[in-house]
Amino acid sequence: MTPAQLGVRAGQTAPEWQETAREEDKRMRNGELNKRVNTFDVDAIRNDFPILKQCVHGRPLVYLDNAATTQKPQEVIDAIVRYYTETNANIHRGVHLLSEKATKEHEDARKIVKRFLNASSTQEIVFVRGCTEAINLVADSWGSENLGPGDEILVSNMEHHSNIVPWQLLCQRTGAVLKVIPIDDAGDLLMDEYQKLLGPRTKIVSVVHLSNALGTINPVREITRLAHEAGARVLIDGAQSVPHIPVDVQDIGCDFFAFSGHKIYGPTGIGVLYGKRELLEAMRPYQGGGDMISSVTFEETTYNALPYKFEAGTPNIEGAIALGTAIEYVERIGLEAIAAHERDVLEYGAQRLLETPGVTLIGTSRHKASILSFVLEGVHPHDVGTILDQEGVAIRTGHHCVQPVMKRYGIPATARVSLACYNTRGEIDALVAGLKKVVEIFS
Ligand code: 7TS
Repeated sequence: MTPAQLGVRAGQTAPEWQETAREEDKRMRNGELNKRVNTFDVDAIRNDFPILKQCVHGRPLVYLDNAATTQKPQEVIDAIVRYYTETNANIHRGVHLLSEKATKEHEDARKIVKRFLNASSTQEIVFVRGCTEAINLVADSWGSENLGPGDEILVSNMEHHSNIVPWQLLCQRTGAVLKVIPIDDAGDLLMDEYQKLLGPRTKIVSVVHLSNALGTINPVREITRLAHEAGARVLIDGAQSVPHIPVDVQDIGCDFFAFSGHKIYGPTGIGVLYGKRELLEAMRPYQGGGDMISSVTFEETTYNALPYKFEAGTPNIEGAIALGTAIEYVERIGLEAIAAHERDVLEYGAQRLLETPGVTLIGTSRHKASILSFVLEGVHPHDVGTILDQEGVAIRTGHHCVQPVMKRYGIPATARVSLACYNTRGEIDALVAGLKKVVEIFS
């Protein structure tokens, strides 16, 4: 099957998800969904991000690679500087003022994350290095104790490698089996197939909330409900969802939820694992070291209370604090207002891309956000990315760490535009102007 058969091609009518988006936008404008959309001021938001003011290759930077990492607002940068200027000390151990201050700021950040995800307790919020580490933690600590030969792990065809490889490693250790939920041509999960795959041997379902390659938003509530009916646990990879759509872990009902700080305007090297308390309580520690213990003798060690049992060693203190600042920044703008703005830019972007001869969109689910993956006939995506870079436009090209998705569509790679709250229709125009140059060069 060629990509042209699977995606939406230049000159074709708008995909159905655009219709859905238009309907929702209308409701938003009518004030039914969210009144704050009218107050969204993208120029003011752009002003918060100093990096966006620069030129690359003599052109104003058009940063459209936000699924890889987002840029940081000044207040997040300031939080890191302030921490090292005024607070720096190790946490949970000093009796001196700075240590107490650092501990309080670190634990305050945990409260912000708890509120943001609507977890029921800060004990359910474990700070980790990022989404990848969170998934590895669950696969290792929970998986090693709860899976045996012949047990099954379900992932989907659209998972990032970080939600595939930790489970494969677990399968190698335990004899468990990895099964894959297929997707249709638009990039939606085949829910019937999912239900058929669920069975008494299914121990955990681990799926992405918002696909980094296709933009599909998966029905995680329904996925969780069905998994629980089958007696399986659920992990949701929220790396791409938290910056774009409101998340309520209690409403979803999932057992674990993972995300990275750097994709939601926070620093790199910090992320979050949410886990239901009773599950985290029953799990063995992931790593041993300082801070995760209650007492140590050479004969026996007892572990610290949650969440510290999973936070061995000196953590990324300033990272957690600045992540708290980033989340407060997002909350202040409002995730629904961000979603409405990004939907407008996404819809405009899809329309403009399809005006470019030779473009095929990959990922056309009705329920999608923030991602426009495409191929351009006769041009390798890397060439698209390299020429666009000369025009100041930063996109990602390649397999986006989702090689099974590329295989599903029979393509080696895509060019991917991924949006954030600061992107504009004008930047889409710059992208499309750059693409015209690509077409000229290759025609
Ligand atoms: N899950 C998804 C859905 C992702 O998109 C990514 C990173 C990860 C997990 C891993 O996150 P990390 O912060 O632990 O590395 N995705 C991408 C991307 O799309 N381009 O670069 C990284």
